Amino acid sequence: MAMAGKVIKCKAAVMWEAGKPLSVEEIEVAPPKANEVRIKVVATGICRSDDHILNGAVTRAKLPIILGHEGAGIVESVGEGVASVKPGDKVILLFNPQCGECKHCKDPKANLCLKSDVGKHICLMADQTSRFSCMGQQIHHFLNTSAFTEYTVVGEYSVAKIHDDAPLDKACLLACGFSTGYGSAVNVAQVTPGSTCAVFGLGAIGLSVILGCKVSGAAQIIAVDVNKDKFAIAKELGATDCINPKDHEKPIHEVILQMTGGGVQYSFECIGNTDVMISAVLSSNYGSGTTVVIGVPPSSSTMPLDPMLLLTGRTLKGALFGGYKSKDRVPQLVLDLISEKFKVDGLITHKLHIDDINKGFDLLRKGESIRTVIHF
Ligand code: CND
Ligand code: ZN
Ligand code: ZN
Repeated sequence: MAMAGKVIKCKAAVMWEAGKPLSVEEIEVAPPKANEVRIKVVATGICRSDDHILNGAVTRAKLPIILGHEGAGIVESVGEGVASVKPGDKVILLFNPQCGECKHCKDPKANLCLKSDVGKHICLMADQTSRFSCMGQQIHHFLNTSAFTEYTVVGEYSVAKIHDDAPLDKACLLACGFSTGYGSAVNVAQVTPGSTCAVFGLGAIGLSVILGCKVSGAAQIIAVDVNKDKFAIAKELGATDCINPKDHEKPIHEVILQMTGGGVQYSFECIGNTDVMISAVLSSNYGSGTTVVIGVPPSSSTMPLDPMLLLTGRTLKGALFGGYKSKDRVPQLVLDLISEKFKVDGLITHKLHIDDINKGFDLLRKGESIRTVIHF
């Protein structure tokens, strides 16, 4: 490849400061070192987790940084020792990596690889340096991925080769939103046929939870959102009931307990609001309910939960990336997308050029978009 081994100059959206719009700049992207892969990003979704950093609710990332963790693209070049991908391969970025060697990768029940940057926020490559610079300044990496740039560099454990027929503008949603939601229903909660479910928050993640509950054969899927504009798509994807907490005087968990004669078997928090996490537990069945926390709360949040709720048989759990071991499972999910076992089309409401990325964040904040997919 023409640029292999050389620095590439390209466009990227840089976050210099919280609470300010991203700045589209020309950056330099260094070649991949050993066990690293340089990728031309083709499409990347805007997830609420990117906005949590940009709007300052989550303060853990190091600045300046290139956000974006829902990317798909094509390998440009690879560093020494890389065996699982080659230049020209279509790939998906894995914000939740799978190195295959750490204690968690070897545990069939765990999916949080120790190479993950979630909770550590080192925001650098494995050798503690960055491959990005802008105007002479080092720019940090986000969640081992950084997708809001035409070219990115990731560790081999943070990229999965996918089928050549994959449509990258849709497959990028499998890098976070779809897989996180769907896997939370199918793997983490293991929703059973005929069961009752409640899904709090109807963004791409909550809507993908609905798809997972439906494919698992749930009989009742109650969708909860404060934005009624989300209800049409929720119903289309499989919700049986849609409720808005603003329409009820009593707390929403009481409404759900009444609707279900004592609570749902599975509830999912897909917002990142600790009060709603408690509502989700309170909405679950006495004796057997399971609640899955998916939303990322603001930094330093805690949650007062009456332990009697757990003593009386409820389970509270949480997971990243829908519990999937990413490098193993993403290529299979892409095959299911190609064969139309599921569709993500309904989740993509907008497509924008990287120059207009701030408009994508505005749409998300106003509740007018589900996923905006950025192209370059
Ligand atoms: P998005 O913001 O699109 O959806 C959230 C929805 O919740 C919106 O429709 C809101 O209207 C709704 N909402 C907000 N407040 C309330 C409330 N009090 N009651 C009911 N509904 C409400 O977000 P998204 O789908 O992109 O992401 C959802 C969360 O998941 C978010 O916190 C994100 O950071 C997190 C996440 C988790 C993971 C993971 O691996 N666990 C990966 N990526 C993102
Ligand atoms: Zn690992
Ligand atoms: Zn995400």
